[in-house]
Amino acid sequence: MSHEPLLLINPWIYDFAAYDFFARPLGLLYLAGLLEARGFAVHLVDCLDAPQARAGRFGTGRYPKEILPTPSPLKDIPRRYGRYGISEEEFQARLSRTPYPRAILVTSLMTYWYPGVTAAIRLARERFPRVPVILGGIYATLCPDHARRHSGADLVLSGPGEDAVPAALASLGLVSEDPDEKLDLNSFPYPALHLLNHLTFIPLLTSRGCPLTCSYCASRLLQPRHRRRTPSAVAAELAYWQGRLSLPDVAFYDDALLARAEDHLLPILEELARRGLNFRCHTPNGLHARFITRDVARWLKRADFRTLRLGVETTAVGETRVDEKLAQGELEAAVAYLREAGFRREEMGVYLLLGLPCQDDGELIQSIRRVKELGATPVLAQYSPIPGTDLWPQAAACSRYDLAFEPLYHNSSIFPCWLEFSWERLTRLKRLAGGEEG
Ligand code: B12
Ligand code: SF4
Repeated sequence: MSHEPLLLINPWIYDFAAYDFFARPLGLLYLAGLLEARGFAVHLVDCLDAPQARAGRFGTGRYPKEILPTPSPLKDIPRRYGRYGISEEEFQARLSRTPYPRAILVTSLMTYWYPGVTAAIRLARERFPRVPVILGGIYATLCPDHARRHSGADLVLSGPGEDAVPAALASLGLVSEDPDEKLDLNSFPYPALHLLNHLTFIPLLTSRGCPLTCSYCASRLLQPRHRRRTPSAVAAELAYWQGRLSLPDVAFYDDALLARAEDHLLPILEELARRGLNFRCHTPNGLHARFITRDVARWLKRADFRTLRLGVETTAVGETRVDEKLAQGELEAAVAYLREAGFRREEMGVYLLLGLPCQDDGELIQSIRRVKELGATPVLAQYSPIPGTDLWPQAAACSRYDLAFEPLYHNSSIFPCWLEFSWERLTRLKRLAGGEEG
């Protein structure tokens, strides 16, 4: 056992808007769990650990925001830009309480939040000069060349970190590389949730990746294969957290929680019921409406799912559908089954994508009305163009910005694929959908 100290950082969000809707750095916490199991002393500085501002249900809510000058590429956007999370002074104070690390591992989320990554790396380097900095996560995977040029990290790693991080630490002489030790999804150590200070729910992944290939989505770039844990492994993890944390809420982060539910989610829920484990369940990431059968809907109700989000985004772009998730009648059936199982309108949010390339507002307005008529709640999710996706060339061609050059332009808040940003248009659509959500 090495007990070498490592510093892990979850950087700030730099944006016009951000809301903590069951957001925790689960990828980084998985890596932390793995590194602790290998004997490292892991120290986490979470720039988004600012619970004082969270006042929403189930521990969701706002982040504190410090207004900053808008970066010049975004200066035409009439909104206030800023840094969300702890203050810079607090970040420095937390660094000063951390033992001198042998390496610094930084995660990243949205591509357009890279200024938070750059700022965290700069300050960590000032505090710990000469310590190697390794960057991974979603921005690092989707924009590796940009990250190499701009982040200030010594090493930028793309893709899942479970194999890449031990290999990188081995190259630094901190761990001996053992190829026989490659882990599968069921044998990953649990994420190191104990490193978070103010945990209000259990973030959970029962699978990685997605079997579908919607044209706007990065899932298969981030997790190339759809892999599932065994139902018993998932139930055992939840039993473990119940025993340790006694938290009543679980947020599922899966991309495809309901794929082949009959041999995945349903056995998980059955096993939880058998063990007498009760949670309130939330799916902030969309569920596939097409996989909601009568049986699935009943189980979701029985297992106390409270916050349902159905991924629909069913608008067509030109001649091509952008998602694979839905055929005619499937949303209707899904909502009918959920209503029959006892879900109320406000518990069933239906994500509709807003800001797609060449999107026709008329079609979106129809979708909003249709969702309302069905007895569910439309939730407008703003489209963020993602490099490497099938829709990217079309997005880049129709955008008023140079999307390939500057990831700040991927920001869903600026509607990069509209001809111009229009408060009026946005407000009209949001009003129609009946309320905002972050
Ligand atoms: C769960 C999720 C959310 C959650 C919370 C995420 C969180 N942790 O904070 C919620 C629901 C809040 C959310 C919201 C949004 N999301 Co989201 N979300 C995801 C999702 C489905 C999974 C992320 C995740 O936790 N994965 C699981 C962990 C295990 O994986 P991971 O974090 O990638 O970590 C692995 C690797 O990256 C790597 N790694 C991670 N850190 C490090 C560090 C080092 C050093 C190394 C080497 C490796 C490494 O190893 C890890 C383990 O394998 C992704 C899609 C996806 N499949 O990844 C989209 C995704 C990140 N979201 C996306 C979007 C667009 C959004 C929204 C803007 C949607 C909207 N319009 O409202 C909002 C904005 C959030 C906000 N607060 O304002 C896009 C990103 C687009 C972009 N341009 O970057 C994605 C890619 C989905 C997509 N459309 O394809 N999201
Ligand atoms: S179903 Fe969801 S996760 Fe899967 S490819 Fe489509 S948008 Fe991505």
